[in-house]
Amino acid sequence: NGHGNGARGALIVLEGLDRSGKSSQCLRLVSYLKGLGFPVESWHFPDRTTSVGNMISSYLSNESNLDDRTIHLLFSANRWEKRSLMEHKLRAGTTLIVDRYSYSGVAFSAAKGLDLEWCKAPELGLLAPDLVVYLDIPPEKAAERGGYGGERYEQLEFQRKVDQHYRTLHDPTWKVVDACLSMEDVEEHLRQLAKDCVSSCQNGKQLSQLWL
Ligand code: 2DT
Ligand code: MG
Repeated sequence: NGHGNGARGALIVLEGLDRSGKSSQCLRLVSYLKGLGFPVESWHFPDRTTSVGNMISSYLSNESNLDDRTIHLLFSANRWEKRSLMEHKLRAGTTLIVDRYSYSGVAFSAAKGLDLEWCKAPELGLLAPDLVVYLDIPPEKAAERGGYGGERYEQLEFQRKVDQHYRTLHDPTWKVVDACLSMEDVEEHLRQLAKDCVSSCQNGKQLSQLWL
């Protein structure tokens, strides 16, 4: 790999409601880790560049309508189509900072009333993150930040339901960061968490699969 020592990269996922600061923090974290000399890439799901991603994108922008289960499976397929590249990059030593993953998949679909276990099933066998950071923000606070676009799901009532489902998905391995802190404070927490995670992967932590 990039360092020539066989160390793998870390799979680091950021989750949270819309406007919790995920995208900004992902970019900041990527430049920080790059600055430290680690090979690192920023990823985002849904990846709208693939043909599945195109279908997802037109659904989100209300240009098309799809049955709730159908769109759920497309979001999952969008992760499956990136799985082998993801594994290849990680094994080659690249750390991936991923903005949304299976937890968004389950929380958003469950918020529509779909069964939680049904929502989790297609995620089984995807790569398990080495670190999940949840940027925690009350839905009302996130809405106050403004900047909701016109996309499907970007409404306070719906975000409240997503929030509840994220809470049922939380497990003790998640790191919860208060997203109401300043950008700099959130960034500092993330830097520490990410550095520890990258080290543990360099020190032999094995890649594993969902669902943990
Ligand atoms: P962005 O605004 O981050 O592009 O997300 N979503 C996302 C799902 O419903 N299921 C998923 O599996 C993923 C990854 C969250 C667009 C919207 O898509 C939702 C917000
Ligand atoms: Mg969005």
